[in-house]
Amino acid sequence: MTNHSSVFTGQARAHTNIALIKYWGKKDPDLFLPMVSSLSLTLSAFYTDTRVSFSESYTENRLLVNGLEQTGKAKESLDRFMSVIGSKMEHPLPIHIESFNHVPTAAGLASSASAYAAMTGAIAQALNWDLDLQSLSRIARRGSGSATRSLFGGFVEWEKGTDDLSSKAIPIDDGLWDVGMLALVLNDKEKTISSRDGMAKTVATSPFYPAFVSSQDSDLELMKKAIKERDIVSMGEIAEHNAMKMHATTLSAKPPMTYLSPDSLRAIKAVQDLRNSGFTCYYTMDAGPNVKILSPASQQDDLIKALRQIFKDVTLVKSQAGPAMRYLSDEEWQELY
Ligand code: 2P0
Repeated sequence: MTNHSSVFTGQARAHTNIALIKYWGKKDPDLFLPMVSSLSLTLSAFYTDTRVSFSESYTENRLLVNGLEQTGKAKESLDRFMSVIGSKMEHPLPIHIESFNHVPTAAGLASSASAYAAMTGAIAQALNWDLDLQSLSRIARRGSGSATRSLFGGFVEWEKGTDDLSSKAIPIDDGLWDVGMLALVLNDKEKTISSRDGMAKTVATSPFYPAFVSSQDSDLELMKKAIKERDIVSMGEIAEHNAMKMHATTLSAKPPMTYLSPDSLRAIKAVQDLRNSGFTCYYTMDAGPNVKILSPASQQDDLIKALRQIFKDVTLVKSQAGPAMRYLSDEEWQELY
């Protein structure tokens, strides 16, 4: 923490994550309690650096992302998050935030997960909160559900819990072995239906949603066993099944919707064909058209070569397991930005 005439500042870095067992749907939208537990891999290639400052001289909350002032939904989401933070401060103050997304060129994978995880870390540093990563994961959850998992590195479970205290992240495995995730970036345009709206509509209208929920615990247990055994084949089979169950709930919502594009389906077919030709590779997808491919890290370069034959112009970014949120010092920040 730095205190220059009542300005409190903090900085932190957090990496984004991709779920192998999906979070989709809220039981309590106010507390961000999810309907299901989920499990993800934190990624090495994508992260957000955030600096925050609190001051009595500020008149409102402000958020700059890559130098651009945020308004609209992003600002509303921040104001809502800051009312949660304010409730934990003796004298709530407005915040100014500067955030930089490190996403390889045009990857289009900037995510609220790394954003709120980094913001939570930076706030904790600014306010001198002596909290462990699990406690911080509960706070990040109030900004965005998937941010809960981005406090830890490697494979991370978000235990759904039953209340504010019990809904938190748990590290499962550091992921520092021969496993990785390739992002196939098909479209970096802003998506039409936000995850937040998409999941709410799904919960409210899809007759398939209860089936997704009821098979989640067994998918999660099987995934944890497969990770423990470093069995990428089983991990991949469970991840594909789980992701497509989630996407089936949006297709069966009223009115129906989907995040899959024609190119997403081509990519899924390509992954299946590559698997039939000997690669160990499995797909997953989130609330957008991009396809992420789980494989041994040692196969990623050959996979990129093979995928290049089919997708000439797409961006392919390889990741391995990324680290936990970490605080950045004033000096590091000055050097970086
Ligand atoms: C996940 N997704 O587990 C799932 C799978 C997208 C599909 O978490 O409303 O941005 O902020 O809690 O976290 C995206 O949803 O939604 C997400 P909010 P969030 O990664």
